[in-house]
Amino acid sequence: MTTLTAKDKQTVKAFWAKVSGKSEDIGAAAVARMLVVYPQTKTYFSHWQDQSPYSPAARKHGITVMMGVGDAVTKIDDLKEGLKELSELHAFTLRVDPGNFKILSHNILVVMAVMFPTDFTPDVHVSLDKFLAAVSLALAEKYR
Ligand code: HNI
Repeated sequence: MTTLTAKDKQTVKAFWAKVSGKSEDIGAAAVARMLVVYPQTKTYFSHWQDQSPYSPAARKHGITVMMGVGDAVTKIDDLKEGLKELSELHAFTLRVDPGNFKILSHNILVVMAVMFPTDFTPDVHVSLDKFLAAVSLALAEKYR
């Protein structure tokens, strides 16, 4: 996989500083899109009372995920170590198929592009894509 360069890291941090105030809305919209466009992802949320993509539970989950993303930004220099416990949770307890990380990452990118059309430059797109792929890889680490 492509490693994050110093410039990628700087680009991700700068973009995150701009958008993190809206991270709850980003997360809610990304999870909603994931559930609508990739309905197979709903299997992990059968414990929600309301299964709809715009339910309070879905929004809450979007907020949780983006807290994880924000935390990952602070651990960008060693994601494997930094996300170790979160990887264990997803692998052993939640048993989330790692293919779903790619799906959610894609939806996060789409929502960021829609919400921040000016700041979401091609450079930002590339660096964020690499960052989310690195986060996904770190989350999948404990599956092996
Ligand atoms: Ni994920 C819980 C972060 C992708 C299903 N997830 C969390 C928590 C964080 C988190 C943080 C809360 C941990 C805790 O309670 O200690 N998840 C992330 C991140 C990504 C991600 C950063 C990828 C970018 N999770 C996914 C995907 C799925 C997923 C793709 C399934 C489609 N996550 C879950 C489930 C839970 C969860 C299920 C438990 C939530 C609950 O309410 O039971």
